[in-house]
Amino acid sequence: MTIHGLMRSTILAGMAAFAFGTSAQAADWRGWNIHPEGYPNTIALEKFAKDVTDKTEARVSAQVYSNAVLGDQPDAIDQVRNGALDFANFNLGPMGEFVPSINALSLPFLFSSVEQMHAVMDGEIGQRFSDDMSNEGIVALAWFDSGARSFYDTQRPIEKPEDLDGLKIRVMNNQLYVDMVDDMGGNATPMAYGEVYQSLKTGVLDGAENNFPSFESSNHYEVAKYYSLSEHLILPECVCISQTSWDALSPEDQELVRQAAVDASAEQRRLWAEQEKTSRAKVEQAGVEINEIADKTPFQEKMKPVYESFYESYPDLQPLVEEIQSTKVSG
Ligand code: GTR
Repeated sequence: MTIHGLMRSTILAGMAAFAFGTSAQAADWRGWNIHPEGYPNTIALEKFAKDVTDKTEARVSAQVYSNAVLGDQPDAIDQVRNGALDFANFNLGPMGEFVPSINALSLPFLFSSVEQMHAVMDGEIGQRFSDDMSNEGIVALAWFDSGARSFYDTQRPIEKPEDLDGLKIRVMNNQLYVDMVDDMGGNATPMAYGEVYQSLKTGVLDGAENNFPSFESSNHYEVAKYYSLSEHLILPECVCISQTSWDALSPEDQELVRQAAVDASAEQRRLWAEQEKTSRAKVEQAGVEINEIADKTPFQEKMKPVYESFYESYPDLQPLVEEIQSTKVSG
């Protein structure tokens, strides 16, 4: 072969490899979602998937699988970490089992308000959390709202910690929540979200804890008629991408995906504010008794050992917790 012929075949081979490489790179992304159709997070995550598909001109074709059909949350976190799933909306509660610093967010009564949570997460501290997640293979692109979680049960209103005595309360998968409920006086039972309804119905559980939209959409309100406004956890949620899927994108596509997540988060927060009101109204109409807790101090006092043992396990995180607590809400 002449030198020209050699060059030409090398160029042709290169072009073929490029063409093949480009089509091989078109990715089908599977996204995990725990919530049903119509839930604010589902609508926002579907918007994210559509934006990603449209804006990348289907170089990434993203699809959301709702109702936890792809597995329960701890499994899904693990699958995003190892690249078996591409993206998800996760609650940062169960995330703490994988990324220790995230556990700071699960300290009961950490935030003074949802506004303070957003101020923290949308600022420099939130960036530190997403760096820590990224070291564990999970890229957090934007934060969703999840309101405040309160106790609900089938037995009685919870007005003081003693009212939890002997009640079997479902918690999400995280040792911190087991300690939280046990130290308040209840019996904590970690359980997958999808099993709670039946367990409340059959008396395996007496109660659980969640925000109004999830209390309603899970139908737990049909069985648990007392919702007590303890507001003990204000947990952020994320739009998260597997580091493996992220690294396979060009820098331009990464930017498109990031923007889609930021837009989805703005939509989620807007829908969330409405849903909190409609869900609360719906459960009240269905006969749920909503109890204000005039003084939360007795619950907060009981959480001292939870903080102490957290600081013992993670002495490095104490300054971070204090920084969070002293974050001011601007505006
Ligand atoms: C919801 C949250 C879900 C899941 C669920 C639970 O509020 O959005 O991701 O964590 O609570 O209690 O398991």
